[in-house]
Amino acid sequence: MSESFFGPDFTQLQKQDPEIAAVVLSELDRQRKSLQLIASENFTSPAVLATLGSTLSNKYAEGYPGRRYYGGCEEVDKVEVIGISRAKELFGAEHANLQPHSGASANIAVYQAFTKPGDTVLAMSLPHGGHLTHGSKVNFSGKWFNVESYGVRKDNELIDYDELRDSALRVKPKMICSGATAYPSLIDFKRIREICDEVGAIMWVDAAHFIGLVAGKAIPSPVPYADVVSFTTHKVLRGPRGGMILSKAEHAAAVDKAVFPGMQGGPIMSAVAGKAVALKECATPEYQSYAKKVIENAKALAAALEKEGMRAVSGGTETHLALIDIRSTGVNGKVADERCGKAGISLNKNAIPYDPETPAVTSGIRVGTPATTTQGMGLPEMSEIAKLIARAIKEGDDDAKANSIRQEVYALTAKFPVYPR
Ligand code: DSN
Repeated sequence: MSESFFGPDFTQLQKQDPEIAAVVLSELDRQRKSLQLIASENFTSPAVLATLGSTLSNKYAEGYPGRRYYGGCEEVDKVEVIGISRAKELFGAEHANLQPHSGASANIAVYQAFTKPGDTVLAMSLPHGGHLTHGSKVNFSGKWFNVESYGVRKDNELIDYDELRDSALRVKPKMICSGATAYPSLIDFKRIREICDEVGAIMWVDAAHFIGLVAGKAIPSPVPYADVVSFTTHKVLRGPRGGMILSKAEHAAAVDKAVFPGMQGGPIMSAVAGKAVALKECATPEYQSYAKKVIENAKALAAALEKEGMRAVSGGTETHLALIDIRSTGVNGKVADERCGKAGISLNKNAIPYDPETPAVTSGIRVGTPATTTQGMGLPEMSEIAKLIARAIKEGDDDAKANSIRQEVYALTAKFPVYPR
């Protein structure tokens, strides 16, 4: 993206605050030149970026379309009405709320809509791939709720639905959460619905990671089964940073009340507009083809990393991410993350199931393909990337070698320009 991409307003920023303008440009340079393999990141479209930098940002709009607490909301009302309608259509949902500022905010609203502090919730444990808001002791969820955890089996690293059912029968949760940040396999939502029905629990799906694949019809949807589905809008979905909630009509009032006034004040209307724009993009055949390619690329990347002697947790992936056990390299996740960073490869260290290392060190890395697929990379590039990762992990302590890998990364990314000039 050249300066001209940002339009006259960016020239204004450069004149007024060259220090911040320089960082905006150098971050753009970083995104263009290095490899973005963080599974939760993507390159949103210029159209979405345009909404985020628009005057919609100036407007306070506490409340909902047609029932706001401030005047002058007639224009932003249009944006939210369009966005809600697009979300319901795209996901076949009975109700949609586009206001949560983030995924964690959306999850706070879900707890508030369906539970009271002290209630029991059953969710996937963080060390097995869950999320902070699924009951971590350092998060509001673990402090204010009695969150019982389920994990994956040691032998196949997959969710054991019989064990999940046993736990549900034992702890009688008010709500069961499925969804994770580092689980490469598909989740059996029909089975989870059956368990929820058996124990009388609300079925909550935190679909942040894979909702974009659902939007692109590349994997089955949790929406027909779940009472409520929360997610972020900036991962595979490729929208602006933010959150969203879908629910059955019977829960619409509880969800809306939990978001506002329960959890937030004014929505960020520029972000709501960006979500609406992204939802329109998701409804196109191009996006559906993209979602399928994201999975093909992730499968290829996991297989190529296995060829390099590392192990894909649960044997591979069915989604946009792979969790890689790198113990065979003799390097831990923290060091691998640092070495890849030096070589221009952005990924994250990640605990593997039953990890003997601490969460700050870990035995694994998580890699995802949403961003590289947006760039247009395909199967040949995935095998090249796997080789670069393997070399960075094994040789990246040597600065000269790290630098040489970095030059190869630059050459690769130059062939797939992000925000072309
Ligand atoms: N930080 C997100 C991720 O990387 O998975 C989850 O919140």
